[in-house]
Amino acid sequence: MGSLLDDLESLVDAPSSFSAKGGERGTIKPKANFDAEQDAAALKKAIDGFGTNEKIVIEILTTRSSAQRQLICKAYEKATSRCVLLQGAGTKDKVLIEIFASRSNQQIKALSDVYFKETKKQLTAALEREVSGDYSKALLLLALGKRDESTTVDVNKAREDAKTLYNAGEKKWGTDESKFIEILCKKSIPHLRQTVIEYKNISGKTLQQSIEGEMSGDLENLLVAVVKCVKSVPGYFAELLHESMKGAGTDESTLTRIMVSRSEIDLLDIRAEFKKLYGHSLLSAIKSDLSGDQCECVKAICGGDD
Ligand SMILES: [Ca+2]
Repeated sequence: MGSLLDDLESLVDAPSSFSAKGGERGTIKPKANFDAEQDAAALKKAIDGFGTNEKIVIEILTTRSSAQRQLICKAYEKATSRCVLLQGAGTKDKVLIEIFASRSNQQIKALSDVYFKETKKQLTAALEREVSGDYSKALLLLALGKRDESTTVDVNKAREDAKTLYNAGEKKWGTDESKFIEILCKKSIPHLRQTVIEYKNISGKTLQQSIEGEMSGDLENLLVAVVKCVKSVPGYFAELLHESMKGAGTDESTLTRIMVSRSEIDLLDIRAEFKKLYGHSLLSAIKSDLSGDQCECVKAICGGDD
């Protein structure tokens, strides 16, 4: 990871997606004069015609908001008894970590509501059956969506928590994981930003480095993701996008999931962080990594060059 995200001094005033309102920093906005049935009919025509007209499909699916796409999907299903968007479910830990480390309380609440509406099951109860150990404790705390939301920072309290983390990890033979979980999964984002700065002063190492040294497996991955999101949610996603495309091949499900899920939230900020971290634009990375219709679709969601 580049040194930019380790520039802790700039943290406190940097924008945080945890407080971004929907639509403000996205590339996709809801379409005005939206008509779900009209779009569904156009899609049906494009798909059923002699060879699929990808251009129309891409144009429609990348210029409507997620809520509008759901409505198109319903209208399309009604008209054709087929579904146009396939929901990649799966409870892979990579996805769980990405979601619960990066979402605000409000976003987690919305997610839980949708989950309950569709499955008639509580999200936390379903998670409890999927995961175990300290990792499970941390994930369930995050999935409750009860992170402290106060915006004021008490520097002394942040220093106290930094000291607690230092004593529970670097200073201790073994590790007291529960202290890390309690602080990182419950305290407010502004408080944790200050704690990250205080931690470096006390320990000499960054908090991320200490977690990487003290823990392993999914717990390590989850808490490192939380620390990255505390510093910068757009930076965290820029890094994941970079990883999904680097080397031979592409992690298409990660790439698509992030592009679609952030397109109405903070994709403009993610693009800016990507350029800062890697020296080239997200669009140029997409162009050199993907091809064909998939490339056109992801490029359209990206929304422009930087
Ligand atoms: Ca230790």
